[in-house]
Amino acid sequence: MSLFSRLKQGLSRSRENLSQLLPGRDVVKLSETEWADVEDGLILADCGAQTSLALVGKARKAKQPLDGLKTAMLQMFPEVKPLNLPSSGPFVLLVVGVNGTGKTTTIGKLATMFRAEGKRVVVGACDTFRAAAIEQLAVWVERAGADMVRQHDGADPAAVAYDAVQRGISRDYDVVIIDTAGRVQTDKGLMDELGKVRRVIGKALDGAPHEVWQVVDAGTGQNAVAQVEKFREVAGTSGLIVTKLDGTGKGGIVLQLVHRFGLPVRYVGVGETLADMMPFDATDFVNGLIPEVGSDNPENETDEENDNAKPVE
Ligand SMILES: Nc1nc2c(ncn2[C@@H]2O[C@H](COP(=O)(O)OP(=O)(O)O)[C@@H](O)[C@H]2O)c(=O)[nH]1
Ligand SMILES: [Mg+2]
Repeated sequence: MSLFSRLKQGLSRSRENLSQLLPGRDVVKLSETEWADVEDGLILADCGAQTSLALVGKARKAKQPLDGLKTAMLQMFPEVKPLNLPSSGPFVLLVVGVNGTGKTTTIGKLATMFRAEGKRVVVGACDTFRAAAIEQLAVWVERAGADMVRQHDGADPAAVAYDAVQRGISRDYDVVIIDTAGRVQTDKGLMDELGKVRRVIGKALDGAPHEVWQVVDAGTGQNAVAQVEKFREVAGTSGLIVTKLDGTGKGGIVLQLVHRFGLPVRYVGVGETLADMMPFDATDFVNGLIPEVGSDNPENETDEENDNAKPVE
């Protein structure tokens, strides 16, 4: 199955629900009650009350409701800025997020992608709480053909991060990726420690980390908003990676996060293997979430032209 099909399948529940509420292309007006139902449908798809209201408010002004909603969704995504790449030295990427969201898996996927571009990659194993976490990362890193900087479990994560960036500089790596321990955003001690990891990276290399990508599990629902709020404050989240969009997540959380925080979504995870990640494409996403304009049966479309969205095998 193509990555795009996985995304589309993951979003199918929300799409089916919304297709019950949205009219075909021939309908140019909805009643108040119908708009209220659309708004509820968006809330059920995890868009949240504020974002759903904003979307419906915009869509109502359009000439055609379905089209209007799609356009309103597309316009919610911020312009994707190019990566904040360094003028010299390695690109340092800090990966943060709550436990179990998919950070370590995503780092394996990112390392694979950078390697496929011919870049040399070193990963810092800063989730030092459990030996198993370091081993899990080691497996992904080896499969990706990248290198790893590690210390014993229980080591100071900031010290490992410092070492990894130093190694990146001294051995001329193109990319340094820092894995961090999962933490709950309400645990002050752990959040402070994450702040320290970030500061120490900046001491090892001026201007680093160049990007801080927060991994969010699409299945988390509303809690994702609180997660991004807190991590942005402590770790300076600069972009999002939304994982498990192949799963039971309802997808609308992506719109809500983008609307609330104006952060770019860089990649989406659609499975558990190293190949199961794709660059985020707002149009593909919106088409996955609401029925194709003018299409009676959205399930019958071919998505072959989208197979080239696959980054790596
Ligand atoms: N279905 C699916 N599972 C994923 C995805 N990303 C990660 N996972 C799974 O989520 C679980 C937690 O992942 P892990 O990388 O250990 O999370 P971490 O605690 O944030 O480092 C693992 O079972 C992964 O296989 C994804 O995009 N889709
Ligand atoms: Mg991990």
